[in-house]
Order: sequence, then structure tokens, then C-alpha cells
Amino acid sequence: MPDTTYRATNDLQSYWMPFTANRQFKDAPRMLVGAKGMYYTTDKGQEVLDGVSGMWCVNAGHGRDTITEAIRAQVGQMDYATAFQMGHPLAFELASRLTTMLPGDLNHVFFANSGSEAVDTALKIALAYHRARGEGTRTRFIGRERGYHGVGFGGTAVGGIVNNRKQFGNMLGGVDHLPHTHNLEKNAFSRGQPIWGAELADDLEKLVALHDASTIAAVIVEPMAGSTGVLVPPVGYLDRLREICTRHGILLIFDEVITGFGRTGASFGTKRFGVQPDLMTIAKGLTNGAVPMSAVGTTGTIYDALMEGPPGMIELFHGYTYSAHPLACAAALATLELYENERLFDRAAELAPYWEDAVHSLKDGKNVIDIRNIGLVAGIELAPRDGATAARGYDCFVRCFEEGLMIRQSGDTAALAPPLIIEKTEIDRIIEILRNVINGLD
Ligand code: PXG
Ligand code: PLP
Repeated sequence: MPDTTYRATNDLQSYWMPFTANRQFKDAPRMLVGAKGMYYTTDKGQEVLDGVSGMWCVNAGHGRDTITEAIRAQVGQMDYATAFQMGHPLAFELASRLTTMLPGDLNHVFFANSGSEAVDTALKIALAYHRARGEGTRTRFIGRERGYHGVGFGGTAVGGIVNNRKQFGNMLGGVDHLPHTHNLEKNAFSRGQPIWGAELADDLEKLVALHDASTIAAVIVEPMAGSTGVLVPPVGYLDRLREICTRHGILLIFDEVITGFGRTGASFGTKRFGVQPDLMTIAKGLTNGAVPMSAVGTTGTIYDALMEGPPGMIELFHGYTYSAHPLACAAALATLELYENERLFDRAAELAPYWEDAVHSLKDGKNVIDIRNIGLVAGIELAPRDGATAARGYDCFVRCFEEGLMIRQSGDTAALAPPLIIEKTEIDRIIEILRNVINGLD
């Protein structure tokens, strides 16, 4: 049984909570004290079905023994080792293992600790690559409206979420954005990839015409935008982005922090959608959420371009104290083994049709204006209340939690992304709770 006590001296005030309405939360806290399999346990002893894999990361379910044991063994063996001018075997083993999984010619891996750091790393690698090839004028980045790329200055700048930017001024300069692909008139209640919208990628041509290709380093997009409410790419859209990037010598970065590790019904979104990036960021599911870790996969072309100059020269002046942390490497290796042994990516693909039918059965729910899905992800969009965007979405999240279901709120969209070990009965339970909650909201 989890220990459901926390210290009485805890006044809740000292901790400044991230992405949280601190005062509202502290008036009515939701406290998690345990997690196993598909369920969290609250401090009140309530079991809560995890409909969002913690925060899109616990893809193999909570408290997996082999991962726990791998971390325990590693901390006993060696707690920490710097990655600067030093190595430890698990880091190399993990990188090799990852390159066998990563699609196409993504055969080198740089380690960081969060999705945000992976994004900053990928952007910097893109700049360094162009400079190494004598194209140092390529410094501009193109992101996309409604993109989420973490909270570093780089990621916030290429991201397309106004609330993440407006408190912080100018961000990184020289950034432009593609239009997002969300369109209720054309695509509401699409199952899987929407049919309409590939032509939105052509806006990249306009941006190239405006800024000139010689100034553009990279385009960064999530294959499927997760954080802003599950926006599945229209059929042909990513292919077209790829084609335009290739034609203009622009690197294409896929941010697979959410879409990696089985979420879309394949190992990576790249595989699911059949489009190959030059750089890929991964995090979250890499360690099943157990230890923070992220990585950037790059092509041999990019790596080789930087392996020039005298052999004693540091090729990339970048890295983190905790890059390739031994506990994270141990957790990641155990996680990848678990994914493979339990065939969890295949399982996600096999469950996807059942999941799709289940989530679309909410179509007639009160105020439901769209349902989107792919793999084991779904977004259920509710109409906003007059003058109060996101209020209905927030109430939906709180009510679901009270009823024993954890979802993720994105504006007025309820996002679902359960652990890939979910059973059909648990899918049914998610839908039942959501239906009751949605129909009970004003
Ligand atoms: N890129 C993508 C595509 C993400 O989804 C990050 C980068 C940043 O990762 P870190 O580890 O720095 O948080 C993410 C993270 C939500 C939500 O509301 C999603 C994320 C983070 C916070 C909230 O769905 N994804
Ligand atoms: N700030 C100071 C004062 C540091 O010494 C360091 C690292 O040595 C950092 C920030 C960066 O920390 P990290 O490598 O964990 O990103």
C-alpha cells in the first residue's frame, strides 16, 4: 500500500507549481501518492484510471518492475558519471540500441534531459550543421501555429502558443510560423488522418519566397500536435513539407516527444506517417517517465558534417551535466526491452480500431464539436463557453478526476493517451466516465 501521509508541516505554499493555477490548486489540491499499472492512487485512497500516461510518458504503465530494478541496480553500481570527455557503457549501448529503432538514417544520438532541452539541442545542431558546410546564413527557423516544443527560449519561439510567449517578450529572433492544420469546417469528426489540408504545407513555399531559402536553417513540427489538443496531420501534409524542405536545402525536424514510442500505433510518428526527418527529438516514453531523459536523433550526413577539423577539437560546444545520466540510461534500456518483449507498439496498433470506435461514440455528447484520433490518442473538443475559453475544458478535467479518471485538458479539448497496456474494459470505463461528465457539464 502506498504511504498516504505527507508531512503536516507542508503548507503547500513553498512549491511554485509549473503550468498550474497555483492559488486555485492550493485551495483544492489533487494529490497523487502511488501508481501501479493503469492506476494512480490519491492521498484519499481513491484509484484513478490514468487516461493520459501520466503526461504522455508512461507508455508501459506505472511501476514496471524491470525498469525499477534496472534503476536500483545502476544507482548501486554507479550513481553518476559526467558525459564530458568521459563515457560509461550504458550510454553507448543505449545510443546503439536507439539507432536500430530510429527510422531511416537517423543513426546518431545526442542525449539531454527533457523535451525542451532536446528541442534546443536540435535547433543548435541545425545551425552548427549549416555553418560547418559554409552556409552560415541559414539561421532562421520555421515552426507552426499551435506547435509545442517545450519551454526553453528556442522551443517557445518556434512553438506557436501565445500563452507560452506573451509574458516573455521577444524570444529568439528570426522565427516564422506555418499555419496550423486544425479546421473544424473541413475536418470535424475525421477518423485518423483528415483528408483535407495537405495544401497547408504549401505555405512553406511562401515563407521561402519571403525570406529566401539561404536564410532558413530548419522547419520544426510535431508529426501530430499533442499538447494543443491532438491535431492529426492531414493525409499528404507531412510528405509535402518534406519535399519542400529537401528542394530548398532546409532541415526537417520532427519533434516526437509525444508521438514517439508507440503512441500513434507505430514506433514513431515518422514510421506511422511514412515521412523521414533529418533530426528527431524524443523524450517522455524513452524511460517510461521513470527518470528524466531526452535525445536527438540525427542523420549520418549531419553528424559527419560536424566531424571535421582537427581530431582534438570539440565538434559541438553543447551538452548538459546530466546528459546520458546512468540512471536514465538504465531506465531507458529496460524500457525499450519491455516495449519489445510485450510488443507494446503492435498492441497500440491492434487496439487502435477499438479505441477509435470508442472515442467516436462520444460524438453525440453535449457540446462535443469534434473528435480526433490516431493510434492510442484522442482529442475530444467541447464548444467553449461564451467569453470563457477553456472553462468547460477545465471543469471536464476536474470532474473526470473526481470520478476516477485522469485526462489532460488542452483549452476546451480533453486529450487522452492511455498507457499502451490498456485493456478494452478500461477503454470502456474511460468512455463511460467521460460521457457522464461531458453530459453533466453546463
Ligand atoms: N516537444 C513536444 C512535442 C512536447 O509535447 C516538449 C517538447 C517538452 O518536453 P519537456 O520534457 O521539456 O516538458 C513536449 C512536452 C500537455 C503538455 O499539456 C505536453 C507537454 C508538456 C507539458 C504539457 O499536453 N509535452
Ligand atoms: N548554471 C551553473 C552555475 C552551472 O555551473 C551549470 C552547469 O555546470 C549550469 C547552470 C547548467 O546546468 P546543466 O548542465 O544541468 O544544464
